Amino acid sequence: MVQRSLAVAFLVALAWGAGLPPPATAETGYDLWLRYTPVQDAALRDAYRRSASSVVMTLGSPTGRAIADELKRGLEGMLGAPIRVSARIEREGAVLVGTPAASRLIAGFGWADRLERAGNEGFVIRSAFAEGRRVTVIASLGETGALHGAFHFLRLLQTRQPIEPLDIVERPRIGLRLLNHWDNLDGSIERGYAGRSLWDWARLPDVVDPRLRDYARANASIGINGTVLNNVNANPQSLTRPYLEKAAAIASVLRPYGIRIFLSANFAAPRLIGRLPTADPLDPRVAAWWRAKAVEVYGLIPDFGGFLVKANSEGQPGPQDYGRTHADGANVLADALAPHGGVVMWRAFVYSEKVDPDRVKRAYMEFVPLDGRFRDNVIVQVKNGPLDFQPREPFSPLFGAMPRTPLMAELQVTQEYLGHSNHLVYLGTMWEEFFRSDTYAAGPGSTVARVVDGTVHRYRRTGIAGVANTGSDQNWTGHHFGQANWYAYGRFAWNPDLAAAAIADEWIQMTWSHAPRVRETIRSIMLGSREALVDYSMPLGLHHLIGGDHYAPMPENPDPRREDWSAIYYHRADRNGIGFDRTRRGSGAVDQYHKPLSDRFDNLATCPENLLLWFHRLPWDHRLRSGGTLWEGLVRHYDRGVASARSMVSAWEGLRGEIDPERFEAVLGKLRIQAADAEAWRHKCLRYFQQFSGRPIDARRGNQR
Ligand code: BDP
Repeated sequence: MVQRSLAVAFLVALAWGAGLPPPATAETGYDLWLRYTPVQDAALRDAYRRSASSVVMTLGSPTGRAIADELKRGLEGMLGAPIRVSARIEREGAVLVGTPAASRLIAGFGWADRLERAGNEGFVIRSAFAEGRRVTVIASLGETGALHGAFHFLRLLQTRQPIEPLDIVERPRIGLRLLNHWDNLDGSIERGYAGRSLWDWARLPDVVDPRLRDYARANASIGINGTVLNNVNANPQSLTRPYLEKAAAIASVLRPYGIRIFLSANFAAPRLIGRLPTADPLDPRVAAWWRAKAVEVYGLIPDFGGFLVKANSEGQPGPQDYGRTHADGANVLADALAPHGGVVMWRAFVYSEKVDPDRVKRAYMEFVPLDGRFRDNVIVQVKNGPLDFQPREPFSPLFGAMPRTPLMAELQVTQEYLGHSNHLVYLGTMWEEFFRSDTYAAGPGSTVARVVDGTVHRYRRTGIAGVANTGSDQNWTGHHFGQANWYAYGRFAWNPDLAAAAIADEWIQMTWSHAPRVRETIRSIMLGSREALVDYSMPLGLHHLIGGDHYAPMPENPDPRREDWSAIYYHRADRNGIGFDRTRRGSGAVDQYHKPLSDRFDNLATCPENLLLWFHRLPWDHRLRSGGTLWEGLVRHYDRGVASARSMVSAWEGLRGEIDPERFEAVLGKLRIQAADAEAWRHKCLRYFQQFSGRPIDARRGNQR
């Protein structure tokens, strides 16, 4: 990739010299948002060359080399001139990178305050003078911070912003910023839609795919600092010695990029691979087994991050198998990891029907009573919504309900319920809605962002996880626009108060184009895409209208295995109306939220219309605040969703010739699938609900379609 992009950069530079337009190069999407395309504006390019003339690297470590490589690659690509990397300042306008520990020059600036504010993973970027020369300094207390700073600096150029003078201090708001891979040891990926797993377990540890370095670069560029390698439905084999050795080989590629590895642990491992008769967390043999396992893991992977556990959820083993609590279970692992500095991320995705008839209430009911009973190195990992990654859910009421237990948010980057890798759905707007939701846990302004970043409850540990959408597809994510969700996830993990629109715009410039019309068009496609999907699939608070594949509409789905895997359990449509009554007269789920939110959800007059049927069961002729009856509103939303999906196709077609043909055609093909799918959703759902409503689908035309 290095050679190719350099060759391209020089060809482009030659073409400029001859006054020719830059050649259209074939693009596969492999380079993600790290394409480093040439700066076309000559004045800007000259300004950049003056302030980024060369790289002075003061770190001799693998991370230092990674930073130098990236800066060289990025600057050469964008500026079309060779960039020298040296250990000393040799010319005006150098980019000086390092830590105060490694560089006397950096230590000498007297920036202790700023560096302290930035921390080990954050950075300071400042214009300064050193040895009588103008320099741009990228500094951090930690090498990883310097790496993040280098990527930030490159992003300024990638988004064509001024780089002189700079005075930037950035610190990540959340401590653990992880990807969760639901990758199986056989190479398949649960809910993965972009090919096979990136981890080639069969060839590891001897053969390590060079692609992993590009995976690490991409993640480091957005500040991701950890990755859970294997599926939460964990094969216990992943904790056996051969697999730990394979994991260690992956860890060594990711390490220079500031990314630690974690593993999903099967709670029954002491029994399944340890030959103990039990996995009871209170049995001393079990505790000893986990302690020994931790010693073994850290012997191979000294900076191992910890375990992620899905327990007593969807058939996975757990402490309740022995009459113990989630806290008992988490704590036995936490005690084993504590001496090594590891954490346990214990998932709250549980929904035993014994707990409550309403599935969305159960996690709260199981976990809130355990608040304060977890060890210091346990973080409870909670999905954004109380159900399961639906196109729209209210935030999980656990956020704001566990002041004494750090909670981390789990977002799903892979589009399990949102059109897989066929639909263009920018999730940034969905996550923004989530982060900005006010929990009222400590009064107004207690947003989810402030719960997750630890401010509201003063959590000592903070974290966030994104279920990855990556795979072995050449473009990593199946759909070229899936890359935007990977990117946006990382940016929000760094700062959950960022704006979805601003993140989209950064990504568009780095991935597609700087041309204002292209940027505008793509941005409006992206920003409307999530609402379009909600409209054509599950509008007005409807949810789970799917079957086994979680792709096609299946509102009639009566899952014989479990009522709460059915669609009919959630929409409850009949002649009298539709919706799940979660008010105080119904399941009472509203009261898992703090006041005044609980009242707002409970009251039909104040419940947000986009969550109406999540909280209320209503007659077909109920009058919507937005006008018309509920049935008419439903039809209107489905119609609007289909219209939006179609207009995405025509908007994209309008970009023909402005985007490289490979990616243009690939996206166009998928947008057409999406428009057809949207139509199918509308048709299927409205026909199905019409059996109950008995009302016309198109009143104007008076027919039934
Ligand atoms: C559901 C998925 C299932 C996962 C589960 C989980 O359908 O494949 O195993 O979540 O998060 O959304 O554990």
